[in-house]
Parts: sequence; C-alpha cells; structure tokens
Amino acid sequence: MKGWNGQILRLDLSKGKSNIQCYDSSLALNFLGGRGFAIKILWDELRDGVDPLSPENKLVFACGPLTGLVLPCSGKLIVASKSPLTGGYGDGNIGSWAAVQLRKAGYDVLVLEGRAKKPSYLLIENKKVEILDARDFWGLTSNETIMEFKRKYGAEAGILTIGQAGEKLVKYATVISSGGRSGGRPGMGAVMGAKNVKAIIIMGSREISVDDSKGLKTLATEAFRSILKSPGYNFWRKQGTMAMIEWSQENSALPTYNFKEGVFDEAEKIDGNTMEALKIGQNGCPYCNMACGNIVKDSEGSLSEPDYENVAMLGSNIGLSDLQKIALLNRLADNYGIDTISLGNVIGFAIEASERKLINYDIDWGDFNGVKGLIEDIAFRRDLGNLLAEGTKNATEIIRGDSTRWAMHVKGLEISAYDCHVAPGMALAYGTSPIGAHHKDAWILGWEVSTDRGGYTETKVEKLIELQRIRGGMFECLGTCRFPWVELGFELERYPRFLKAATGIEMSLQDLYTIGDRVFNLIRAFWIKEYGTRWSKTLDYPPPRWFHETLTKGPFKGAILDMRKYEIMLQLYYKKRGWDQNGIPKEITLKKVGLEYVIQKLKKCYLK
Ligand code: PTT
Ligand code: SF4
Repeated sequence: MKGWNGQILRLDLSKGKSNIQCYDSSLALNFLGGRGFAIKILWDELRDGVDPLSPENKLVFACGPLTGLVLPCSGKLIVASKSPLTGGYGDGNIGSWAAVQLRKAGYDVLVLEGRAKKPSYLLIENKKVEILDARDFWGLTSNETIMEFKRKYGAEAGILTIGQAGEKLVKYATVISSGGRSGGRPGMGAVMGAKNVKAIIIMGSREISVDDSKGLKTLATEAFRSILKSPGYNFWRKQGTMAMIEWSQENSALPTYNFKEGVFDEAEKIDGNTMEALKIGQNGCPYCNMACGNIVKDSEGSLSEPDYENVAMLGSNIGLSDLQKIALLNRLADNYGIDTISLGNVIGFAIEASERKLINYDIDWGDFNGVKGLIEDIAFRRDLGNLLAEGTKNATEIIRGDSTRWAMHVKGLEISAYDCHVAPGMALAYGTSPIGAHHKDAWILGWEVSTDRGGYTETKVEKLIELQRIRGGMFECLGTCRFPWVELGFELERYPRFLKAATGIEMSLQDLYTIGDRVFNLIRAFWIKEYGTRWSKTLDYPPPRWFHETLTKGPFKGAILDMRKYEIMLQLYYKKRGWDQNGIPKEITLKKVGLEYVIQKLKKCYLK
C-alpha cells in the first residue's frame, strides 16, 4: 500500500514486549485511518464492560493516510480509548510532531496495552522500541517533562506526555504534546497514567512512501498558497480562535456563570482584541501556515497559549474578566494536563454549588485565587478537588440536591463553550456527538445563527448530519486539521485529490462520507454495547438547564429550549441516520454501512 504504512505498533506494557502488526488494505479502505482505525480496534479488541483504568483497556494513537505528509495542517493524531469519564468511546485530536514522527518511524497506529510495572516512558525510534524507567520524571508538569526529553533526545523528537493530573487519574486529564497542544478531552491522559506511562518519545527517519510524489508536491504548493491568499488569512493570524469571544458575545452564545447566560458584561476585557495587545508570539502544529496558537504572558509573566474555548470556560463561565489571570489558569491546566473545557465546567459547577449552599466550600464567581487553589486540588485530588476530579456528572451523585439540572454535560463529558438557550441545532450537535458534549463533530452554530436561529427544522437536522460526516468523519479519519476549511474556506474537493496522490486510491467526497457514516455507526454501537440496558435516548439530550431556565439578559432575554420540539428533532435525526426511536442503529443500517458483524453483539448487549 502507498500512503498508508500498513503497520500497527503494539506495546504490551505488562509483559514489556512490542510487536508490529501488518494490516491489510480492507482496514484502510473501510476505515481510512485516525478515528476510523481507533474505533475498529477498540470495538474488535476490548472486552465488554472493561474498566477504562484497568490494564485491559487499550490506548490507541492513530494517524490518517495524510498525516505527516507535507500538506496543509497534516500534523494531527487521534488519541482514543474507552473513556473513564463517560464509560463510552472517547477520543481527541492532537497536533503534534509525534504524529509526523510516528508515520516516519513506519507506523500508522500505536496501541498501548496492559500496564507497566513502574512509571515508564516509551522510546520509539524506527524499529527500536524500548520501555524505560520514568521514575525521575513522574511528578513533573507536562512542560517540564517535554523540556527534559527535548534536552535528552533533541528538538526534533515527537513527544506526548501527561502532567500530574494524568498520573492522579483525573477523569478529564489529557495528553499534552510539545508546544502546548492538548488532546483527548474524555480522560485519555488518565488512561495513559493508569498504564504508568509518563511520556512517549518518537523519532522516525523514513520517508512516507506515496503514490505520486510529484503530483502531491504540486497540490501541496497550490494548497499552501491558497491558504495564504484567502481573504480571512491576515485576521486569522492575528487572533486565531480568540476572535470567537466577540462573535459569541454578539450572538448570545458565550458561556457565562455556568451556562446561565449567553452574554458576559465584561466580555471586551477577554476578547481577541485584548489578547492582540498582549500577544508576543505565535505557535502552530506541524506543516501548518495558519499557526493559530497565540502566545501571551500570563499574570505571573510565564507563557500561555489561550484559545477561545480555554478563555470562555476559564473566563466568562466562571465570572473572571482578567485575561492575563485566565491565561495563568490556562497554563496551569496545560502543565497539569487537564482539559480546560471540563475544568471550566466543574469549577462553574462548584461555584454554583457553593452559592446554593450544597457544598461547604467558600468560592465565588471571579475568585481568581480560589479557582487557582481549586485547580491545584483537582490536579492532586485533594479535598473537594478529589470529587471534582471525577467530573460534573459523577459529582452530582455526591452533591445531590437539584444539581443534575445545572450540571452541564452530555453523557458525562462537559459542554464546550457555546451556550444553547437559543440554538436547538447546536444542542442537538452536543446531544448526538460521538464522545459526549463536544463541538468538534458538528459546530453547526455559525450556520444556525446566519440562517434560522430558533428553528427546529428538518434542514437543520440534515445540516448537522452533513457536518458530522465532514468534521467527525472525513477530517478525523484523514488525519489533518479542519481549520483551513472551517476558517478560510479551503475547498473540501482538495482532500480526495490529496488522498489520490498519496495512496493512488480514487475516492469521492461521497465515498469519504460513507466511511464517516460507518465510523459513526460503529461508535454508536460501542456506546450501546457498553451501556447495555442503561442506554436511553435521554442520553442524547442536552443539560436540563437550557430547557428550564430562561436567559435573563442580552438580545435573547427570556429564551429557552423547547423540550417537545427537541424530541421531534431528535427523532428526525434518528430516522435520517437509520436508527430506531431509542437511537440504536437498525440492522438494515448496519448492513448498509458494512457493519454486519456488529449486529449480534449489539442485540445481545442491549436486550440482556
Ligand atoms: C479540543 C479542545 C479544544 S477545541 C480546545 S481549544 W479549540 C481546548 N484546548 C485545550 C488546551 O489548549 N489545553 C488544555 N489543557 N485543554 C484544552 N482543552 C480544549 O480541547 C486544537 C485545535 C482546535 S483549538 C480546534 S477547535 C480544532 N480541533 C480539531 C479537531 O478536533 N479535529 C481536527 N481534525 N482538526 C482540528 N483542528 C483544531 O485544532 P481535543 P490541538 Mg485538541 C492548549 O484535543 O480532545 O479534541 O479537544 O488538539 O492540537 O490542541 O488543536 O477552539
Ligand atoms: Fe494546528 Fe491551528 Fe494549524 Fe490547525 S490551524 S494545524 S490547530 S496550528
């Protein structure tokens, strides 16, 4: 095969052994790579009901056929596992030189199995694979770990690491890669910590073999140029995702006070313009000329890379309006290796619980020092931090009262930074996201705002499925960043051409969407198999707060989601996906997308 390396590197940490598995073209043609490979491996190999933090769970790092090629934004890697936060399928998309190096070392996928006997790090250098003692590095922040390993193995080494939160099994700990990139919101860092793996160092020296290297070069040159020439490019380079603060504020979607409101009175103090004034540098993933990482100095003078999600969740959502202080909290999250979205949610939840006197803990909106201390307590699982380290959904089971009404999650994964009081389509995107409440599979909000904001329409359901096919399907499987398309209007038609030049295989966009549907159905089957009789369509509902509490300010004052209409839209979504009224894929659908082998297991799990 060209384009794909055709090899999976497996490490059994319990036995201290590695082996290389060659896979055949049917895996590549049916699942493409990245998320497709990850869910196929987890479906085929995990025992039903496996404890996510046990040695039996597997942690998969999967590249796509475009990962690591000199093409725009191709340095992306999927990190996936059964999630300790949600109990379902979990993954994240991380920009990293480790992605490029893994492909150059000759592999498309790395699978970690078992558990190392002592804290370890993995050294992968082409065919040489070693499990080494990491006791000297255990307890270091992610940044310290990366610096140490860069000193030891050189600046070119691809590095993936966890911070202290991963070591302490915080349920929303992430994997951090060099340059402040973080991935795997549903606790992929905790799975790595449970395997006793502090870091993975990857160095490869092979050329990734492609079908038409000359053709690929021509396409790449054109593509990089087209990004540079796009009208939005200069502004994007100035603000990146931070421009979204102003947009969300204008459109009443900025999460404020634990998603009570969609506007924040002090939004200007935390927006992209304020960030521009503080900006001292720019960072990016491999082979990217968009470089969306904005570097600022935080309130202690250290460097931090605030993105929209980080600032909204650790700013307006917790009532904090000092951007440099927010940047400091963001740096702490990166250093400890904690997902900022879940973190901003659990902190907002804790402040609200304190306000309602459901917990005996003194913390208020915008209380920077209190929040800073709480983040440390979460990372090290101290006091209240130990409970919050379990995530909002689990915390409601201890805190009780009416806390389930304002615990902002779907299926256990905390909501990303878009309020949905007036966004039924976005609420459905969260409800049906394959990993719990994340925007990555279908950020329909922009389209919704510019078309039919309040509508619960069939067109909206169709748009949502289209976005899930492109974002959650095609991009997550190809192994490239979606931002050139999302932010700068880069044409989707370029991707089948890249794929043809890389692999020699001709696939239309429609073929790629069909793979996306296969992947989506297999992920859904995974959830249902794991949840068994606990599965219910209400798991596809957004949090009750948006149905029961109106906005009290902003352009949509008084607005609320309508549960009856949401249910109608959800049923329409199921129908279009070929799922039954409980959201379970029908036999005919599974056959249509080539997942016949799933049927028996699904029936057994759901009916038992
Ligand atoms: C992603 C989620 C996001 S989505 C953000 S900001 W965003 C937060 N970033 C965090 C961070 O930083 N540090 C931290 N400790 N926690 C963080 N949690 C949050 O994680 C990310 C970019 C972004 S920035 C986005 S939207 C796009 N996402 C892509 C995607 O999902 N797929 C794809 N093919 N391309 C994408 N391009 C963009 O990549 P998760 P990254 Mg991330 C520091 O990982 O788990 O998916 O959560 O990967 O390399 O940081 O790039 O406004
Ligand atoms: Fe990474 Fe941003 Fe470039 Fe995407 S646009 S590859 S997230 S730097």
